[in-house]
Amino acid sequence: TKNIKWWQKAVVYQVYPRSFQDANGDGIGDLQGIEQRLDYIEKLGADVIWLNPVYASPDKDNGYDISDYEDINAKFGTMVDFDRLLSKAHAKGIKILMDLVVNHTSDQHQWFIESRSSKDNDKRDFYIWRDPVDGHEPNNWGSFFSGPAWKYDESTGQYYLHLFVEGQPDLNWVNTKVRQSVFDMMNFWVDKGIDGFRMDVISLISKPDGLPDGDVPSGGTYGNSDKAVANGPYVHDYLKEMRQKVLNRADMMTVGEASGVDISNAIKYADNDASELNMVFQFEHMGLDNNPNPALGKWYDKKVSLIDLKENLSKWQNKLAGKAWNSLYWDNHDQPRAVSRYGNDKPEYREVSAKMVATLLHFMQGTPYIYQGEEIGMTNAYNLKRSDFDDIEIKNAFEYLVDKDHLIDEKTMLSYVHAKGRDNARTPMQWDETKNAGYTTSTPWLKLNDNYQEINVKQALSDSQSIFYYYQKLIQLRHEMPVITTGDYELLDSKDDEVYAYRRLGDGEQLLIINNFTDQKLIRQFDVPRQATVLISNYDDDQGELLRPYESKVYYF
Ligand code: ISL
Ligand code: CA
Repeated sequence: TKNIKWWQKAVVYQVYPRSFQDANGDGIGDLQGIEQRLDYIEKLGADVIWLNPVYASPDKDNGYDISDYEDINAKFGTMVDFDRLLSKAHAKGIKILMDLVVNHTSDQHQWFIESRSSKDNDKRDFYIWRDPVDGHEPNNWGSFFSGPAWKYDESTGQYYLHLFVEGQPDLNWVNTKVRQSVFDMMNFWVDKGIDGFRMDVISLISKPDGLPDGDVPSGGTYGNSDKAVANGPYVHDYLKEMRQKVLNRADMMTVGEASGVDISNAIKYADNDASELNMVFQFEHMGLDNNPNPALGKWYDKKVSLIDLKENLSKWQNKLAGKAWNSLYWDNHDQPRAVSRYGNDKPEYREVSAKMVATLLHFMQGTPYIYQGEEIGMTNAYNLKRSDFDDIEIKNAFEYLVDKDHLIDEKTMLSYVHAKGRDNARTPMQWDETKNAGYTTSTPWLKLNDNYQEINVKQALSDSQSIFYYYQKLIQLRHEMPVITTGDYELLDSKDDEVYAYRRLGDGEQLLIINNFTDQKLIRQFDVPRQATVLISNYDDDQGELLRPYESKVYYF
């Protein structure tokens, strides 16, 4: 077999610390809680844990607003807890990927406190300050989370840029001192022995020269800053520099979260030539079920078309092959639950469709990411009401789109939030059927999904047919069968809007992956040689050309 890197064969398990396990009973998940649950992650078989940010933070955007990169958020514990978690994970052969959030800091970071203190402070140029233009914002960019991307600072009479919320001022990467400070900080973590970085919105760090206005979607108020900023002029120079000064110091895994990246950009970020990153999280498939009204962006509740999904995923499979490496994901802390979005979370179909959705992804080429709770088929949280939500993106969406701009009524917005809101993924992990699902002994920071008595880890572990054991097998197969990592991808029947089937072709061997995306019985014929065996399936027998609701099966021959 070809020269396979460890991170190409690895499966990542994403832990959202706030919602995983509360060890000290304050209602917030923490590092000691993760340590207590390492055996569980080991049992699943994941190779790597991606930890969402655990750094000191005022938590305006749940840790994505960092006030000290070299300290741990007291809610989660201490640096001693972190060091112990790292060494316990390593003792089990599990690696740890840290979230790196360096497009912006918190407005409480020392750099920003100094920067905003006066126009001639030597940190002024660490951030992006501009004079007002005709008494208002320097350009028309909107924040990713609604409202303008600029905040006026009374004391110095200038605006600062925040692509996300006000408490997240953007760093000025043109400044070599900013870059060196970031690289020094990264080296602090590399020296601790962490195994890599997941780089938050790394495609946004280089702003276009002159900060030109963005296109305003029809019916919208602000210019699209994502389009205006993504893949800016120097981003690849910065990443090459980072590779030299930090990433090459160890055999690390790096994944760039790359909003606004298409195939040709992705090949630059994740080029096999090892000049920048190992892989990116691309967003094209996440946007296929956006609202047809661009002013409403992701807020919508219709399911994706299977034809579009096939076309898109297949394009990424084929175009990156041999050139760059894919990340494979259905969900994360910013996305709704995979079974609710792509499968069917009604009780009668939840388990079978969760396994189907998993199969479809885990036989593709790339590194799969499993978001906590996905492996037990956790669903969207339909029981949360407007007053229950914590997420700033959801709150701002209600405030701007409903209350201020009247683009949509509150009831429709709530149904969109139930379909797409980030809090669907952030409700606490469901460990067992006891009060608060074994997650905490006190009041959880975010309401639990009210289905935890049926859907929980304890139940999953006691049922040999559970989604959990299905994921365990998927991971094991990836470890054992190089064809899953290296085989060529070939889509079958691109026009079939009910079944997603594809092949993986190795040297003298192949996999045929068949997935019924509907709740109907269907008849489909495939070329399956007599010697073929069923490698994995979510039904316990094979009925040939008859595909039962959400049936998924993989032939090997
Ligand atoms: O969350 C999104 C859609 O709901 C994305 O557009 C998201 O804003 C984008 O993927 C960037 O996400 C990352 O950076 C944000 C943070 O809020 C997210 O949690 C993080 O994953 C700002 O740091
Ligand atoms: Ca706690």
